[in-house]
Amino acid sequence: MATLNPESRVLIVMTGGTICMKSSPEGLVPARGFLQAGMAPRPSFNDGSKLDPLPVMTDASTKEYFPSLRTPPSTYSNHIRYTLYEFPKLLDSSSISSAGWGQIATTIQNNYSLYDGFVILHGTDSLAYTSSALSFMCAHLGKPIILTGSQASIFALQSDAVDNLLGSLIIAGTFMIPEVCLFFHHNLYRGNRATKISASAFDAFASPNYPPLAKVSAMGAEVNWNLISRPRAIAKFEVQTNLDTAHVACLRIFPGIKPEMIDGVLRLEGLRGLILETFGAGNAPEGEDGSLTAVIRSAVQRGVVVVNVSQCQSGFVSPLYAPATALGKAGVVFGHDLTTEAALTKLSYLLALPDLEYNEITTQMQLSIRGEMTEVLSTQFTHPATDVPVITERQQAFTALGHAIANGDVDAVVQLLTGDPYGLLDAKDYADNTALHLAAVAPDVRVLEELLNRGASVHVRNRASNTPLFLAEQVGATEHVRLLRESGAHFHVEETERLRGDT
Ligand code: ASN
Repeated sequence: MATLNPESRVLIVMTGGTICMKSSPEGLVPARGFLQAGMAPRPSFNDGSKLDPLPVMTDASTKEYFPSLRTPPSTYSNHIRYTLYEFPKLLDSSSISSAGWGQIATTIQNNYSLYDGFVILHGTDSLAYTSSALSFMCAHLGKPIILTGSQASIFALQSDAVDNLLGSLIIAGTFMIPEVCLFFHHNLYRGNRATKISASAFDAFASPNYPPLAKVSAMGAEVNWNLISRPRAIAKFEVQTNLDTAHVACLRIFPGIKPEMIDGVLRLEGLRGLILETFGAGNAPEGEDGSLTAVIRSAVQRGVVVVNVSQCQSGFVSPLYAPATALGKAGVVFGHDLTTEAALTKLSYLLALPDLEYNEITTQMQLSIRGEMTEVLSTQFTHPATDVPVITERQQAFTALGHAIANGDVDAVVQLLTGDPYGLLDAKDYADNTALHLAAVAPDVRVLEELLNRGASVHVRNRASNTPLFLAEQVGATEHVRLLRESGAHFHVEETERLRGDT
């Protein structure tokens, strides 16, 4: 169907949670039919157009069609067309397991080329665990995956469900943020930095050690592009679906905890990793004559990975005080400012990777692999500048970049993008072309490669709704097409139709 405004496509995946719950004699339980009962009757989710159903791959080889709706045009003047796929079994999120995370990751993988972005509806109880887990499972991600839920059902009189869902839908359908995110109460958080801080407040999540990636207000969404991490490699999106949660545990230290208790956990059959929630900056009682440290040392010697994270919400663990130093000497890994959710899921992810040796796991636990921790010795205390310089300077810089791209001047491109103070990878010209669109049709393929290695998105579309890949294909730039494809680029559904001559 022809539309006046460009249309982006979002797949909403319903896994359960309060957002879809209704009362039952047993208490609140997830209910089916969310699209028809919860979204279709609301004008903000449905502009009333009669639309064809949208395809959803319900497994790797089964395509089913589901009713679709679209929003009225947003502040960014695009409609967001979407459908909703309900998992066969809807859960209270307290029952999610690594199998459920695998199911979500596989659904995204199967539908990756059909949609611009993904919204995962999920209960809040384990939401931060799921968003952390997915961030590790998804490698070379180029599109937004936004998890959300609500504290009250969409069917309740007073609820945060509409705001959370609408905000997530607009962000997923508007901004090519290549991260697993958690959206709640007007804030978009990096998924592996968020944690649930309230069982009842609408403002239920926080990201104590990393600022929100975006904020939604009456003026629209303000994305802080300087904080967004990007896939900086020529590689395609891939998922690892299994995490080894069966052989990890989490233990909170308390005053008076007995070494035998910790030893009991550390000797659980098959245990491969323990997240130790310590006091403050990473301290634990040493036990009489170091007996507590001794049981930990012995576990490390048996090959158990023990990771130190703080019980405090913000700050980080380090060998500052003697008790923390003793843990470090016993072989405990310092998890810096990891949340417990991120530490547990990251360790489960690393343990499930084939052929990763103990030392590689402990090394990876201390490095940021998906932006989950602030790395020591890097820009530890200085988050990237949040102020983007004034628009005219930015425009001038973008024009200069455009010239450098057109002239195949790699050195000038590198110079303009070093540090990228103007956020030029996300800047657009009068026709909404990004630098990558320009490079896709420019003579020197090395410029394209440079931009891709710096994290330029292959999925952003220009005003005519075209991806860089489409432009390169149209001008017959074979090398460019190959490189873009190796970086995960694919034709958007509308482009595929256009290439077939359907419209
Ligand atoms: N128990 C619910 C869940 O996590 C809580 C919620 O969604 N607000 O599924």
